[in-house]
Order: sequence, then C-alpha cells, then structure tokens
Amino acid sequence: MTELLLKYFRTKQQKVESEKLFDTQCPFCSMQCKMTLVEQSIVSRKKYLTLGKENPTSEGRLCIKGMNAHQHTVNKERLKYPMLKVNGEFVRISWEEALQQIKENFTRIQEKDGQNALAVYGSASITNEEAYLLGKFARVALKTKNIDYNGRLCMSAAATAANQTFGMDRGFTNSLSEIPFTRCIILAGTNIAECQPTMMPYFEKAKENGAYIIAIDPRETATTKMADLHLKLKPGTDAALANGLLKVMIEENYMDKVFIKERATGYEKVKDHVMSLNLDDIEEITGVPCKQIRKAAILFGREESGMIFTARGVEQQTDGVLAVRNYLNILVSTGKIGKPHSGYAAITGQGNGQGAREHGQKADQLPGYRSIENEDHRAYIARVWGINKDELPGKGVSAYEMMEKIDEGEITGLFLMCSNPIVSNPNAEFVQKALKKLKFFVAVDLFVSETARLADLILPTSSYLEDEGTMTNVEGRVTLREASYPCPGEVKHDWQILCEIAKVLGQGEYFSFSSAEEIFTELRMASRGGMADYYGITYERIRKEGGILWPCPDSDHKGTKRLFETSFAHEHGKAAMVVVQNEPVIQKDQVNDEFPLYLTTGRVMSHYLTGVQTRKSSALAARNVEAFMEIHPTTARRYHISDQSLVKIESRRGSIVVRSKWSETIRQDTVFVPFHWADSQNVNLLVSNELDPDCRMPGFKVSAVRVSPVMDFHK
Ligand SMILES: Nc1nc2c(c(=O)[nH]1)N[C@H]1C(S)=C(S)[C@@H](COP(=O)(O)OP(=O)(O)OC[C@H]3O[C@@H](n4cnc5c(=O)[nH]c(N)nc54)[C@H](O)[C@@H]3O)O[C@H]1N2
Ligand SMILES: Nc1nc2c(c(=O)[nH]1)N[C@H]1C(S)=C(S)[C@@H](COP(=O)(O)OP(=O)(O)OC[C@H]3O[C@@H](n4cnc5c(=O)[nH]c(N)nc54)[C@H](O)[C@@H]3O)O[C@H]1N2
Ligand code: SF4
Ligand SMILES: [Mo]
Repeated sequence: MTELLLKYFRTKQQKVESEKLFDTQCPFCSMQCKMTLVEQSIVSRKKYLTLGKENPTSEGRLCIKGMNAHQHTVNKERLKYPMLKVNGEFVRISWEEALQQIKENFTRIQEKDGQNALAVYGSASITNEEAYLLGKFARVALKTKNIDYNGRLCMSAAATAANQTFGMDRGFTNSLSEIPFTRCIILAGTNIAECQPTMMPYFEKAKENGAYIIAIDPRETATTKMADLHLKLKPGTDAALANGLLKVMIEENYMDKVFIKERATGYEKVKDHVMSLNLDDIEEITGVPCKQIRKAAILFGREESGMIFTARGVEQQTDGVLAVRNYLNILVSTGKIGKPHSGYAAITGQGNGQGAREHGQKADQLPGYRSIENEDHRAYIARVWGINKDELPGKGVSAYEMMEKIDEGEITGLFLMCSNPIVSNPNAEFVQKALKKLKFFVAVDLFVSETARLADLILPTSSYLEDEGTMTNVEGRVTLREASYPCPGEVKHDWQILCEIAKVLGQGEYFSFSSAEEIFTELRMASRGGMADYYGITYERIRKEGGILWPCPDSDHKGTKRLFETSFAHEHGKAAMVVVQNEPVIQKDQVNDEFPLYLTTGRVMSHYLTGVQTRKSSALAARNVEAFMEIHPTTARRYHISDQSLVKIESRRGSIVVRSKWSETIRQDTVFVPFHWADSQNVNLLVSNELDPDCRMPGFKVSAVRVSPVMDFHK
C-alpha cells in the first residue's frame, strides 16, 4: 500500500529535483502511529506527503492529524533561537547567553528563596529518555523537590485507581490484538473515534465477531454511534452508574465466585453496600433509566469475556479515582481480568502518556515507578545516579498546586518543558496571574505558546521529526521513534538542553550524555527491578521486534502482553475491591437557578490539546477554526440562542464567548466545549480549582454554567 501511494505521488509530481524519506512516529496521541515523511524539492519549494508505516499497534493506519503533522513543524512561526524578554519584547540571544541567564537567575533564586523555590513542570509528550532525565535534572541538577507534569491533568486518576486495585498501573492490561475476540465492551467516557482514530478497526472487528458494545457518555459522538447501547448519563455520575451496574450483576448472579475467593479482597463489603442501594435513586442521580442500566449489566455480566475502557470522561473528575475503581470492581467481581480477551484499559492520551508517567516526572515518583518516599527505592536510584540517598529531595506538589505555590510566593522560579498550562490548567485566570508573579520563568517549546508568552526566556526545541527516542504507547509497548530530520536554526533537543543547563550549574558529570540511546541505557538500569521494568529492552531489540510491552526484566524476556494472569501486583497477590458511594466526598460544582446547566469539556478530531501545534497546521485548523458550544436545540431555545451564533458562557469563575452548535444528541441539561482554543475561548476560565483528594486531578468534566446570547448589533 505504502509503495503504491509513493509511486502515485511520484508520478504525479513534475520536476522533482530531490526526494528524501524520514521515518518517525506521529507527535500526537497514544497510538504513536509509525509514519514516513516524504519530502520533495520542486523548483524553489518543498512538497510533503506522510505515509503510514506497518507496525503492530496502528497496523499502518494514520488519521487526519498524523497525515498533517508536519505542517506545524515547518511553520514559519517555529522557534529557531533562544529568545530573551527585554523590556517586554523577545529578542534573539545566543545559547551561551541563555545558559548564563539561567545560571545567574536559578542560583539567585535558590540562594534567596530556598532550594525548593525553583520548580519544574514537564510533559507526557516528550520521550522516555527526556521524561527520565527531567526527573533527574530536578532532583540532581536543581536539587528541588518541586517537579510535576501535565499527565497529572490526564492520567493521574486512572493510574492511582489501577495502583490501588491491581497494585500496578499499565494503562491497558492486555494488547490491542485481543479486542476483536472479546464478547462485550464497555466504553466509559472515551471518544476513541476522535481521539485514537486508528484504534477503531479493532472495535469494528469485535463487532463483526458479534461483540456487544456499550458506550457511557453524556453526548452522542462518533464513538457512541458505533455502540449497540448508549447510556447518556449526567456528567460526573459514573461512580453511581457503576454501582447500579454492579447491583444488577449481583442480583442476576453473574459474580465469578471462584475468582473472587481466590483473587480479590473486599468483595463482601462492596456487595453489602451495593445491595443497600436503590436502583431508582441511581436512575435519579445518573439520569440513565433503570431499564437501560439493567440491560447493560445483563449484557456484560452474562458474557464469558469482556473489557472495560475508561478515559478522561470518567477520570477528569474530583472523584475520578473512585469512579474508576468502581468500574474495576465490576471487572474483578465478574472475573473479567487477567484472562484472554478480558481486561481493563485506561486509554492513555498523549504520545508518551504511558512511559512519561513511569520514570520520575511525578512529584512523588522515582524511575521504574518507584516511590520517592520508600527508603529502599531512594537508595537504589541514588546508587544509579551516583549520589548520596540523603541528597535526594522528598515529595513535591502536584501540577495545579504548583500554580498555587507560585501565587503564594513559595515558588519563584519555573522551568517549563512541553506544556501550555494557562490553557490546560483549570481556573485559568488564576494560573495566568500566578505565572506573572514569577521572578524567572524559562519555557522550552516549539512555539511562543500562550504560556511561553509570559516567560522571561524561551528555549527552542526539536520536534518529532528531529528528535529520536522511545515512546511507550497505549498498549504499554515501548516503541522507538526514529528521527533524522535536521533541526532548524539553532534548535536543540530537550535532552540536550537539560544536559547543557546541568553543566553550567556545575552538575555536568551526572548529565554527560551524547545521545538518546545513552540515556536509555541508564534508564534501563534505573527501572531495573521496579514495577515498570525496562531493563531487558534495547533500541536494537525494539527495532527487531516491533516494540516490546513492559515489564521486560531481562534480554531473554519477550515482554508482557497480558498482565495479572496468575496474580495481581499487590504483595498479597489479590485485587483490592473498594466500597464507592454514589455521591462524591467533595461536592462537584452544583447546578442551581443561577447556573442551571452542566458544562463538560473535551476534544475534537482535528485539534490536539491546547492547539498550539494543530492551530498552526492549515489543513487541521481549517476543519475547526474556532471553539464552539454543543447545545440541545430545546435548551438553546429556552435561552434564546440560535444555531451558529455567539454565546456567552459563565461559571462561578469567569466567562468565555464561543459559537453555538445545535445538536439533538447531547443531554438537554448539558453543554460541551472543546478546550483547544485560548484567550477569550479558553474553556478553562470556567473550570474550578477543586482537585480529587487522592490523585490531585481537576474536575475538567463538570462545571455549572449559564448561557446567554451575545447581541449582534449589526442585525
Ligand atoms: N483529536 C484529539 N485526539 C486526542 C487528543 C486531542 O486533544 N485531540 N488528546 C489526547 C489526550 S492527551 C487524551 S488524554 C485523550 C483523551 O481522550 P478522551 O478521554 O476520549 O477525550 P475527551 O473528549 O476528553 O473525553 C471523552 C468523552 O468523555 C465524555 N464525558 C464528559 N463527561 C463525562 C462523564 O461525566 N462521564 C462519562 N462517562 N463521559 C463523559 C465526553 O463527552 C467525551 O466524549 O485523547 C488523546 N487524543
Ligand atoms: N478543560 C479541559 N482541560 C484539559 C483537558 C480537558 O479534557 N478539558 N485535558 C487535560 C489533558 S488530558 C492534558 S494531557 C493536558 C495537556 O495540556 P498541555 O500540556 O498544556 O498541552 P499541549 O497543548 O500538548 O502543550 C504542549 C506544548 O509543548 C510544545 N511542544 C510540543 N512538542 C514538544 C516537545 O517535544 N518538546 C517541548 N519542549 N515542547 C513541545 C507545544 O508547542 C505546546 O506549546 O490538558 C488538560 N486540560
Ligand atoms: S493522532 Fe493518534 S491516531 Fe492519529 S495518526 Fe497520530 S498517533 Fe495515529
Ligand atoms: Mo491527556
């Protein structure tokens, strides 16, 4: 197929002077589709084509974002030189000057405000090598406890839930190749069709094989359309819905008693609790009719195999951990885990959403999924790093809490790598105000993002076409992103930047790497014996074997396709079930007469996260040029909002103006706005600062709002 397309592309071109091929992986979602960029020089311009490449995960497919990914990397707004803010304007400086600025300012801040006054904010869009190095950079080069990353806003609820129930967190307990053979699938709060489009054929095959698909989402989406049954719940009520499902399954006798006895703890308590609940109350809370809850429970319970997928709809809640744990209660008690064609997936989001949460970017974590509070773990990592264990700082604060510490003046310097927090954090106006208080702020980015605009110094970094390294995809498969495109201007790789800063800070001996592969060699050692063990994985093996699913403890080990076949990862070997109340401990934003509607947020197919990259891609931007608010026509009429008109949305925190989009398929009490746009369309101006007490995830998926038309004076 690839060859055919290439041939067609070639014959269509005239006067091609030269042609180059660059292998890489898509910079966007967790599918990490493999691709080849074809670059042709034709007279004075360049022409590009992206072709999918065969691999076990995306099987050669690409979606629209992947096909157009190169557009932002060759965009003329791409940063090419270090830029220093002088009298409010960015001016080009040399790397030498940039490093000197960092040295002077970081040293001054730490001398005056304390070691922990410097903070590091990372990302799950960088490679494993870079995520690992960033954790080491914070603890060894800067000696600060304050490091966290954007995955806190993404995967933290699912990760905490899996750790608590199973004793280990790998997003998918199985591999994608098992999906076509499962009998029943629950898709809760996930929009795979728009967010991991190349995964769809696995579900389509499952359907062809007779599987039943149940979707749980307040809106109809391209994903729910594929489902046989759609439970259109009120936003934020998954915990209660899962209680309802479980109650019916118990009543109908679908519990796997042997599995529960041998492999689970806590079942009796969960059963007593669930049986004390009333299904009518659950209908009232969730807005899902009892009949539908019963139908879904019976369909899932009676089948021999089944899988549950959750994503941010369930997880980005102030009770996200418990909501996920309640879906896991269903899997464990029906014995649908650790077996062929049965399992759980918290669908990872960013390109390296999996790997970047394993190797020490999190406030409480050391490489290999080790804990920074465990003395043995600290001792092991200190040995690998060649430092004294007492030099290792302790646990820092989570991503949004970092913004609060900045506001309070406890953190006065920030090193931001690969994130755009004033668009992606909740309570965006507060975040913006806080960041303005920083004494010295360095942002490492491809562009002058909305957040980088506030920085004192911006360092230009390389893209997915230029920067080689490993990325752990949605399956837990460690893949190698080849990258050989030349860096534009004076751009450096993220890992190089970290090494050079460490050097000017006098810590060069711990950061003397000259390639990503050298860093990976140290990462392997640092992860060895940990939960996320990469020791047996090498670049050579990844190339040969098409990626390897961790854990992979030694070079003879084939990797682990299915987890928990014989035991769970807790010391007692069992899965821990837990009682989950219908109502959350921390009350979510309440609807009332003043703020009568639920607002939920999420994504569209053509844009990626805060849109810094995709808004610079003409083909993608053209598909959705601005934010919008999906609203049911009945609701819209009630508030005098016509279709395609400007509407003001207000919450207790702030207001935005976007265009309305009537849709018969959303709940009448709910509106939806994607979060890919900034400034007056930044939906996070509306989202509250409440966090999940366990994992510190914000409640992006529920706010109470009111809507009103914006008058058009030209009419
Ligand atoms: N096109 C595109 N693809 C992406 C991304 C992107 O920005 N654009 N981002 C990537 C990243 S980092 C991530 S994390 C993933 C996210 O992938 P998803 O989690 O699938 O995406 P979302 O759109 O945030 O939310 C999924 C669905 O949850 C529903 N939902 C809202 N509230 C609730 C609720 O209370 N309960 C339930 N059950 N459902 C609810 C929404 O209506 C939405 O359809 O996508 C990745 N892929
Ligand atoms: N309301 C609402 N808010 C949300 C969510 C939601 O569903 N609703 N979802 C949340 C989720 S799941 C996520 S993951 C976050 C993401 O939020 P962010 O982390 O803010 O998202 P990005 O837009 O990916 O920001 C990445 C920045 O790094 C730059 N960049 C890209 N590649 C590289 C690289 O290789 N190196 C460096 N140094 N820079 C690079 C990009 O240009 C961009 O400016 O948003 C969260 N916020
Ligand atoms: S956005 Fe995701 S599904 Fe689309 S090409 Fe990129 S990695 Fe593949
Ligand atoms: Mo995410």
